[in-house]
Amino acid sequence: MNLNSETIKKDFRRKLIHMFSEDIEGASTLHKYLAFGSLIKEYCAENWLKTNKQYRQSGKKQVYYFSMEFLIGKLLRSNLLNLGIEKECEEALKELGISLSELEEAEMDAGLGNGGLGRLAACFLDSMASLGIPGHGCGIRYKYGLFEQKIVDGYQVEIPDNWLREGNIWETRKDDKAIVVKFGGRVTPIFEEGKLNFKHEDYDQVLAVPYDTPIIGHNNKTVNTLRLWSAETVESDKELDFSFFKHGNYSKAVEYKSSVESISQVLYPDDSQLEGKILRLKQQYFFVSAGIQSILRSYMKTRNPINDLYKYVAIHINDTHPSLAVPELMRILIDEKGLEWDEAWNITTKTISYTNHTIMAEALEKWPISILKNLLPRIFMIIEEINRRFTDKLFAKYPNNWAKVNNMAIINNGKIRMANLAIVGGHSINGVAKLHTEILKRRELSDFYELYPEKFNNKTNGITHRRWLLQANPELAKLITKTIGDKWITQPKSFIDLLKYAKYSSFQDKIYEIKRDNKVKFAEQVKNKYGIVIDPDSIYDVQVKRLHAYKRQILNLFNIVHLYDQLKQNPNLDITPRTFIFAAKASPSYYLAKEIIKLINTVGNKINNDRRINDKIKVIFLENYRVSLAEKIIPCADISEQISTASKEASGTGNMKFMMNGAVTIATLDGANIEIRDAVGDENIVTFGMTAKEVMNYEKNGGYSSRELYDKDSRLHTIVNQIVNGHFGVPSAEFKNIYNHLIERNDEYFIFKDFDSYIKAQEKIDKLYRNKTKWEEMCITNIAHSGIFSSDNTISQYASGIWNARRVNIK
Ligand code: 26Q
Repeated sequence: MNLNSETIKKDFRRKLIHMFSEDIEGASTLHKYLAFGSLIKEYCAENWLKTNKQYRQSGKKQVYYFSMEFLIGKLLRSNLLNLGIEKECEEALKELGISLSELEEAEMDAGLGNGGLGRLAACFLDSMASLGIPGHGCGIRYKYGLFEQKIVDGYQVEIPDNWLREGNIWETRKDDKAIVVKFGGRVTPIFEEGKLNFKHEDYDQVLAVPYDTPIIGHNNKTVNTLRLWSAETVESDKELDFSFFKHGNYSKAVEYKSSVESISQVLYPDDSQLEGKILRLKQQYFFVSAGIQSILRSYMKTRNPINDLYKYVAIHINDTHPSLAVPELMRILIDEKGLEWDEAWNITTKTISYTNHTIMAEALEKWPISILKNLLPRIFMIIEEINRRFTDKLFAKYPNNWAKVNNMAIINNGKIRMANLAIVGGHSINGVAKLHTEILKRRELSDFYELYPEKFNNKTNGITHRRWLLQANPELAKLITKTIGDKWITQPKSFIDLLKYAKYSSFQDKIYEIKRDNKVKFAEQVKNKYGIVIDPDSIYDVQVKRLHAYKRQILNLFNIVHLYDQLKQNPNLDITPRTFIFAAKASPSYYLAKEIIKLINTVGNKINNDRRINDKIKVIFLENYRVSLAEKIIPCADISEQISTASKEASGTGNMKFMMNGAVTIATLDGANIEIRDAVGDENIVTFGMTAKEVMNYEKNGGYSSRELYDKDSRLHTIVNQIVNGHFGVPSAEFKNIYNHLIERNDEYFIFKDFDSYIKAQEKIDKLYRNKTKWEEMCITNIAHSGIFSSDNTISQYASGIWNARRVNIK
């Protein structure tokens, strides 16, 4: 974009007056942010329009990424970067006595996701736009995102995330594009003109109103769209509403309105016990139906034949949450477009593709028939018919093999299995890392792999290097550009050119200085917020991610408690000082996870206040982990903790963000950690623990006893006892879930089993860190190899291998 600071200043003043009747001197930071952000949206408006027009004219395939979650974070800085006007804006604001970072602080995170899956969707949007691929997001405009976390007396307390409180300057409401979604009612088959049709009556209507957010590509004029749907009462029901009101039944009117609006009220936290909540099913159908209806509405305007839909439209579903896309597309093609079943099925399967993000069978989504049938009677009929035809085929192929048919059927045991529906109803299923895909093929979904080998493929996850390096670590970005030029911004694989400099001491010194400066700044923020002093010359050892038993925050904590014991015995123990940094939200009903948060805080409190250990270790728990906090902490990390039980973490994406910022990973051979190891080599990562094979072998054949290890290993014995005997100054009952999990329930995630090798791995890191030259070489090598984990790379593979979508250059 061609803008100078004079124009920006003038435009900004105009915006402030127009929106708030204020001048720069009188406006609050919030108002300045709102006005400035609105100006930036204005700057991209023309290209947004252009992009849409040229997409229509090009007749190229459009990709729609359906996801219950988009964990976007903030947009101000990334929009400036992608528009290529960051410098000009910073300068203009500076001349007005305003700092851009002050305005950034006023923006609320769009926290419309739980963790990895939602953040992946956001990274993919950035990469699709930056590669010029016509790819758009489709999801729900939750009024409340993932809860805000406060830590009170060491406990997690949840507060509603009212992120729209001050308004959202990035979105545009499109009333004229609203869609009606139908729930409940009765379906009756009728014969009309020799054809069987289905009449849907007495249903409830919900109005889906789209809010569009521009997704700006990096310096390429492309502006794609994230369309999020909000649930409202339809106009005719408003009259109904009003008639309740008129007749004095005010509460009934309010009740009706809020029951409709509840559909897009709140994001469900990723629950350990996957309860089938009707409201969640409503959310799923609500956005899937609105999304597909609106796609078809614009497709019909192209005048291309309906049978060619799959040539112009790809619908990708992010996990099974949107898998009702399969029967919904069938419904529209059959009931509304009048197609025969086989034609509709051919189109549907060629249009839809699906990504699986989880291995654990118990986490696969299932919906009770009774719930689905009542809420979506026509959709249920279609699922039944899909299942009938599919199982007929299976019986023909595997006569009398009941076990196999049972395992693969879409409807089984009173439940509808959404993964089976997505696999049967789409043309592609992919895992998110090599190991994950292998486990799906050989174990979890082996029967499907045997039936449809051609549908299975791997697409290792990626992250947008623009947000996670260019934006989050500007000094490192500058150094890289100075060293190898700026082509890495559009061709992230060229990070590899840094390898030449890995052994240069002057380059190593610069890398060291940048990290140290980041650490100093962070230490100041920690001191201000938590009153805890941390040493920027200590190793920052960071584990930030959702709290889950399988991610094994407890294993990390066991190393800390063990180290602390050693330090108490010998305060002069020769170790490099360390700061252990945690951040994690636990699902509100996940009691074990919440207890682990309390334990981290309890242990931290004791250690941080123990004078005897000479400040050699500190433990910090950062409140309210979210995208914007991740952007602050990741550039400071020396160590990246990726220590899940092998086979449990489908991919992980935090692991990639850390390596890209020059942290060394301590890792199990799980998810994408394996691919990180393969890229950097064994000398540049520290691995430990059981392999996935060993873990799965124990799970299958038994033979593991945590109690045995507890009895045998005095270190484990001491640590466990200290946790439950009040050693850390908290009543012993406090951590009984943790104790039961580890001892009574046989340590499901093999913490005791991997403990010894984890301790050794940590000791190895301590030694490695002392050799500055070697250490910096490791950090640089990690950065140099991180390009393959850019989501640009991942998206290119989706585009060519799954979607068959091509770029459109916007002129
Ligand atoms: C399901 C039912 C009811 C309520 C919530 C949910 C729910 C919500 C979110 C279930 C799962 C999720 C999110 C899963 C997730 O984030 N998975 C992660 O996906 C990443 C991207 O592929 C991987 O890197 C991680 O390994 C994987 O854990």
